[in-house]
Amino acid sequence: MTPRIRSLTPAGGIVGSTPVRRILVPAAVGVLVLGLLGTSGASAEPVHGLYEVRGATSAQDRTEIAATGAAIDHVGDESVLVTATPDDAEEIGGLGYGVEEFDVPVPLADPDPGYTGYAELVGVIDEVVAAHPDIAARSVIGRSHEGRDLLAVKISDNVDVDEDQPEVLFVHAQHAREHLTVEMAVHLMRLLTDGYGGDPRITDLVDDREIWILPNVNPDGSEYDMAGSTWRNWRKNRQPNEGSSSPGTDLNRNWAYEWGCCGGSSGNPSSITYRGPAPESAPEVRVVADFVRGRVVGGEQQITTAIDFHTYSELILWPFGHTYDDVTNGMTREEYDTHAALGEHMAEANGYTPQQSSDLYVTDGSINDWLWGDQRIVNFTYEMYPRSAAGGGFYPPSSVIERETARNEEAVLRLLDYADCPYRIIGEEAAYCG
Ligand code: 0X9
Ligand code: CA
Ligand code: ZN
Repeated sequence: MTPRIRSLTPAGGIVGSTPVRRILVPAAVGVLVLGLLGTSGASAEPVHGLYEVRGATSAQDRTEIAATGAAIDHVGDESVLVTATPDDAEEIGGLGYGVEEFDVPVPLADPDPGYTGYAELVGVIDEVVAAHPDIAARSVIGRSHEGRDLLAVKISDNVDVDEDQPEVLFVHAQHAREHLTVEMAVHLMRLLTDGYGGDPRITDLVDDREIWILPNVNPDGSEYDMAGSTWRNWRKNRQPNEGSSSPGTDLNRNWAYEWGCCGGSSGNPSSITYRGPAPESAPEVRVVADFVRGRVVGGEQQITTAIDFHTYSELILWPFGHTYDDVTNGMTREEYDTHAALGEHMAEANGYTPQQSSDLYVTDGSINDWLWGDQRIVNFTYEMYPRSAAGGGFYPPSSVIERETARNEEAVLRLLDYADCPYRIIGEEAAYCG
C-alpha cells in the first residue's frame, strides 16, 4: 500500500535554521478535514484533523502546542504532526507556528479486518488458555464504561497460585486507535505459551515470573474506532462528559499522580487529550489502578517492571513525563539511571529510540508517572511501528503485524529477565534488592 502524503518540505518550506511561521488555518481546512475523517453522523463531536505544525523544534515548543489540547502524534526535526480540532489548530497558529492540514497517510480506509477486534480478542485469549491451562489464565478485572469485560491474562507456572515471584505488567491499547498494541498482546500471549517447554529461555522466564498481560484496556474506544465504514481516528474512551456533547477521556492523562499538574493535559472535554474531571474518573483507569494496587502483597508491590504499549514513532520512553527534570522529587539519580539503562538495553534489541518521555513534550496524569511515582514500578512506554507517518501512522496495513510484533520479542524478554531486580542493570542489586 502506498501512503499518500503531502510533502513534508513543500516549496517555500523550512530553509536553514529559520523556522517558517506561516499562519494559515482553519475555516476551510476544517471542512476539508471533515471530509477526510468523516464523523459519526448526528453527534456534535468536534472533528479532529491531522495537522503539520512547523517551527516547533524543542520540547518546550511541543509542550506549548500540546497545551492547546492537541495530541502530538509524531515529532520531526522541524515540525510535528498533531491530531487536533480546528479550534486547537487555530490556537497553535496564533502561537506563531505554521499550521497546515496533512493528508492522513492511509486515508482512513475501511477498517483493516486483519486487526483483532474485541470479540476476536476474547476468542484468542480463550484459545490460548484452553491450549495451555497450566501456565495461562484469564480473569475479568472490571468493566469498561460501556460494560465490556476488562481482561487480564496471567502467564506463569502454577498459574492458579499466587506465588512469590517477580511480576511484570504489560498494558495495551489505552489509546483506541493504536490497534497494533492489541496485536502485540496477542503476540506475547502466543510467544510465552507456545515457547514454553521448547525454548529454555522462555521456559525459565515463565517459571520464574508472573506475567500479567492486559490486552485491551480501552475496548469501548477501539471498538468505536473499528465500527464505522472507515477508521475513526479515535483516541479516548467513550464515557460521556457532563455539560459537553463530546465524549471521552484520554486514559493516559487520567492517572492519579500529579494529575493535571503541569500543562501536560487538557481540561476541555472536547479535547483529544482531556484529562477527565478527576483522577481515575475513567472506569478503565480506575480498574487497572485497582488491579495494580491489588498486587501489593504483604506491603510490597509484586510488580517490579512494566511496559505500556502505544503507537507510533518507534520510541522507548521512561518517566517522568510531568517534568523536564530527570532527577527530581520522586526520582533519584540511580532510579533515573536504572530506567535509562534498561530503556537503552531494550532499544538496542528493537531499534527504537530511547529517551525520557518529557524529551518529547510534557504529559501529566500518564500511566508511566503513576506506575513509578505512586507504585515504584520501573516502567516504559513503547511507541511501536511505524517510525513516521509515511509507514501508515496509526493505521499501518495488517501485513506488518507479524514482523512488527516479533520485532519486540527480544526487548520484552530482556525486561522479563531484569524483573527480579531492575537495579541490577546499574550494578546496584545489593543496595536495592538485598
Ligand atoms: O501522549 C501520550 O500519551 C503518548 N503518546 S501517544 O502518541 N501514543 O499518545 C506518550 C506517553 C508518554 N508519556 C509519558 N511517558 N509520561
Ligand atoms: Ca508461578
Ligand atoms: Zn498512545
